[in-house]
Amino acid sequence: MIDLYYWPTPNGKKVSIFLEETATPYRVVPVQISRGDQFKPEFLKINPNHRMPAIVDREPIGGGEPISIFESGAILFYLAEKTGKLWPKDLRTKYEVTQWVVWQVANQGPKLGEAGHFRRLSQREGDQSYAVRRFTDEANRLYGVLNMRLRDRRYLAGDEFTIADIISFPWTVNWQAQGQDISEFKHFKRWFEEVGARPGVERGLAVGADLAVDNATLPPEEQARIRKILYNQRAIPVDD
Ligand SMILES: N[C@@H](CCC(=O)N[C@@H](CS)C(=O)NCC(=O)O)C(=O)O
Repeated sequence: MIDLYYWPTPNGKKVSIFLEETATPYRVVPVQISRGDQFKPEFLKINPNHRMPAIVDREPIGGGEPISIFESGAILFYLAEKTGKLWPKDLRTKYEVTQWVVWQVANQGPKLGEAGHFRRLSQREGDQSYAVRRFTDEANRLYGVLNMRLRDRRYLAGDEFTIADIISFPWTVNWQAQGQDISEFKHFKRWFEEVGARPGVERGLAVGADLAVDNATLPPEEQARIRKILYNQRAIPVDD
């Protein structure tokens, strides 16, 4: 059984989609990031970077003590290795998949996240026009990278649906909030619609829908409290 430390955000949904697609048994342990659960000492033992998702596998490959893993890319590599699914083993395809998983965590996730962040912030925190332009353009570039890649192949690593597709999909669901128009990217759009219609993907995206809160509907003082937890984080002091 996999314990999935989770909140329903694009990074969390990468893992719930994998678990649903592969019918891997799991249970959700909510990490309410707007309440600061990611800073609890017991969670820091699982992820010192205080971010979800993370997993604990109580029946690891080869037996022994439970193993914990953080970072969505590492989690998908582990789960794919454990289940033998969605990460082909032949050398060339294996590294086609690997490079797109690393591309996602190093490029698409951070930049699309910042595009959404600065666009949401723009009315409230003064002039954000430089950051909005910078990250909206960068998001546009990255949709273009996916579009070009998908021009002559069904999925990111070729003919097979893999963890490269799973990890790259959830951040694209909010393309409008990132200031994009996906009709510009017809090869990407074809993939987006096909991947989004898979029953396992639909189930994975829906995990934790009952937990999600639309912050915009909360009273202003509650929104300010959440901003204090999530933005302008600085180093956690370490005891000598
Ligand atoms: N690179 C990490 C990113 C994880 C991440 O940024 N998670 C966010 C939610 S989407 C989080 O836990 N945020 C808590 C915070 O900002 O304090 C991954 O791919 O797992």
